[in-house]
Amino acid sequence: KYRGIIFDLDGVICHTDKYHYQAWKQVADQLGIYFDETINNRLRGVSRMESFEIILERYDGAMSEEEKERYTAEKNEIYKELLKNMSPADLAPEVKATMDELRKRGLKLAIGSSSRNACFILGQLGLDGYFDAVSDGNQITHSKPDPEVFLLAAKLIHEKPEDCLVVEDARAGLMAAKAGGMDGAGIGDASDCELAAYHLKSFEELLEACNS
Ligand code: G16
Ligand code: MG
Repeated sequence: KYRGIIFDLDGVICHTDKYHYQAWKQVADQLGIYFDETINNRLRGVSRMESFEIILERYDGAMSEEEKERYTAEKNEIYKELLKNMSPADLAPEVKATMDELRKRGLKLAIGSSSRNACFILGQLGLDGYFDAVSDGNQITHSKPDPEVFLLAAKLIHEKPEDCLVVEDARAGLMAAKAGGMDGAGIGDASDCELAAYHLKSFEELLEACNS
């Protein structure tokens, strides 16, 4: 049924939210802004600057664009240091085994991530060069729910959007898939999302979704 699978990275292939949380927490504390894990959940799949705007909802006062740039850059430095803790051990065996099986069936595999650190994370996981294409936050101007990152991924694997399935853990990502004319499979936080064509309870269930 599908010819290509486009995977979101954070929350699907690996779990970086604790590192995002720790890094944003340090910045929020410096600014005296209240920030907790519930607010952190709202940052899933959202770009770096849009994430900061959500955090700033609890900030009394104005902040110049220049300052916003400085704080988001600082967050990224802290985050990148934390990412050094990631290793191939953070890639769940069933995730790798499922992707290997999909590839064996002739499907093309791509990444469609909002993150500008996607290649670094893939390297840490030992997935350098594994995917047929990587479309990430460095190559796009509109982040999810805009379909740009997924349309680029489809283009890079030379498949039509309607022949691709997007795997996402964020509602914004499933909205992006739909806007791009692609089916979506929701996993984790987005597994119950009504926008998803498949509601995955585990990563392996993708194999059935691709059979149906
Ligand atoms: C990921 C995360 C988001 C993060 C975004 C940008 O998106 O889920 O929380 O804000 O990347 O990350 P960075 O600051 O590394 O550019 P995705 O699409 O991979 O889930
Ligand atoms: Mg995600």
